[in-house]
Amino acid sequence: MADKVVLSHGDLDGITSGAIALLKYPGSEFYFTRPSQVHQDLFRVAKDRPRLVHISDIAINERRFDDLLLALDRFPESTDILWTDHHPMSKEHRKQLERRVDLFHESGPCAAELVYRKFEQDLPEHAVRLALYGAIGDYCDDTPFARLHFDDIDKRTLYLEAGLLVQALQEIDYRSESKDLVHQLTLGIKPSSMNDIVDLAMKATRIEHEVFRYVQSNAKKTGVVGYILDMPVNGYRGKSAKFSAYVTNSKIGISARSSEDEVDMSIRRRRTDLDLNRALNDILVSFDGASGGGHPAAAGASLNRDDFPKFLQTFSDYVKNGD
Ligand SMILES: [Mn+2]
Repeated sequence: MADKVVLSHGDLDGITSGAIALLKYPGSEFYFTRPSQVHQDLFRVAKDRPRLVHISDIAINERRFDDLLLALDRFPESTDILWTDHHPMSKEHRKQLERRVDLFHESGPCAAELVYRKFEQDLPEHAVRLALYGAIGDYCDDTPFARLHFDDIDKRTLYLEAGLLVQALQEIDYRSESKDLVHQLTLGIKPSSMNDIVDLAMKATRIEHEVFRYVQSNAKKTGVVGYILDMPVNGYRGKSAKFSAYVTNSKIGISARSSEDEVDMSIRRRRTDLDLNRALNDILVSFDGASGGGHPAAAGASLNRDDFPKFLQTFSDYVKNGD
């Protein structure tokens, strides 16, 4: 039974922000979570009555917000709950969260940068590299913090190290193997010294080039939305969404995967400042049972499979009308 618990997301920013939290709170139990399930994980964690809970890089899921507040109420008064995040958050959600948690929220920087800045005084020197890997992983590498520190260390080397992690994560089952990765990163081991990570990164890069060729021959287009549906490879969703926009010369790119009754999408933009998170909030209200959101430049959604063609058309019209 752990008296300190760190929860974070499974992507590179999640892994690095979680690793930095572990450096601040050594001996913590580490778990992966995600916006749609964080309330369940917190219910479970609350049973152990930990002294401290640290959550990073987890967006607020609108549909689960009440469940989340209930889960937070399960903790004894004595539990310190810290939440650091950079996903868009409404004023109302912020206000309600702040009643119970120590919230550190900014949009712009990645979560790893925020966790680093929060605990900077208590961290070993190598932690700054983790913050920069997170920044590169989330395309949040143009902040004053990131620019300052890129100037301290050779940034080309940092991009190589972060790139190895970004690529390897495409091929890692985040529940098991990434947990080891989090612990190796806290020890200050560089990705280039992790043989398994280097091998996986090379494999993933070769697969990515194949994915590009596949998208090039199979992507379709509805208005200003390019998309690829049901690629014969798992993962590579953000990347194939980007490729879909490029190869169809579109402003929006979608990589979609369908199951029996749902379609799940990663969405990216190209050569436009359109806020994808806001666009989805506007569009999805007219689709029953749909959910989605994310960042201005990277988002996701899921909806009924039968609604997919209508969604593509609605999205395209929305983008055109915004111009
Ligand atoms: Mn993030």
